[in-house]
Amino acid sequence: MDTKVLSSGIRYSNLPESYVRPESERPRLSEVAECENIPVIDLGCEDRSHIVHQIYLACMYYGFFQVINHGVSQEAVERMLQVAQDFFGLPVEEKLKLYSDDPSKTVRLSTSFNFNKEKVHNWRDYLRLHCYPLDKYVPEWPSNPPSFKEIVSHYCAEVRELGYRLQELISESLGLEKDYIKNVLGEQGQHMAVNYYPPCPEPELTYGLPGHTDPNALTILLQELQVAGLQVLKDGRWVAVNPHPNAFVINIGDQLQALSNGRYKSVWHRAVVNADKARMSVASFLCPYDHALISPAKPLTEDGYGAVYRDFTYAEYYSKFWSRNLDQEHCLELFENK
Ligand SMILES: O=C(O)CCC(=O)C(=O)O
Repeated sequence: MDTKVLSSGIRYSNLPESYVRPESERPRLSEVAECENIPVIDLGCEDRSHIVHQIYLACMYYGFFQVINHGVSQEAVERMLQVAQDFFGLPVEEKLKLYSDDPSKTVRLSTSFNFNKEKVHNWRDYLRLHCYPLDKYVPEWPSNPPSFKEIVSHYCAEVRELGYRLQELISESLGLEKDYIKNVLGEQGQHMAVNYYPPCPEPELTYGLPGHTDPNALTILLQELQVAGLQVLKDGRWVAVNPHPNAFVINIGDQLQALSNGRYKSVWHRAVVNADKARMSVASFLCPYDHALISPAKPLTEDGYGAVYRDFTYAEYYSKFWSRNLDQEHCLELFENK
């Protein structure tokens, strides 16, 4: 391939060899179920205990759900998607100024997942940004498109509020104090992955992102309405999470699985690609403070089985996560008490 990124304007007629998964690892798209009953939780509902109960059911039985009436303005969402599209539409030379394979960089355009570590690549480009505190990171962000910084910082602030609200509801759904999760996670980091999946000549042979869990605490995913691609592992089967109008997809990350002592699962999910249309998604990740000590909540360990996971700091976890390939074992398994 001639350029480092896929979003170069070149339309491939065959999938390059380095993207082809071995037969046993392919997505088997015809076997994917359409899930009709993925929880959609209305955060505008006036009965808080009803919302908390719905969150409890969704986290226990799915590990993910969608939210509507979430408080993030429609305008912020639409502008975010538009500026993301404008960014990936820039000339490749302009985008390549931000290219890096180094996961420790706080702003970078990259491709696949961990390009230098993985055996087979993924049909994705992504722009990864650190987003909190905004005044620290925004100056490093792309200044092309010119409105990028203003639009994305506005979006990040609104999404962060939603994340806090969800963490309170999730704490309550575990029978913990409303502020429990926020207190444990400390001054939370916020990262964003703007994902761009170009049309793929042979979608049956590869992934946009293979199955993985998220290493952070909570993920708030915006998917564009027109093109589906997100799939979640439910009861051993991959199911499609088709975009719901005005909704965000929320998934529990590895840190909340640990903190809940394994009651709530950080769900395996993946993105598949399609032959006709490019797809975009914007994932916002709330991450514990680097030195936050992650430990199963005491009240959740008093059932005779004790703590499923040993204590660790988020910094320790994060460096383990990025030292691996994406689709290996669940990274949290490496932190289980044996
Ligand atoms: O594009 C998607 O639907 C999934 C994105 C995702 O899982 C990620 O960015 O970690």
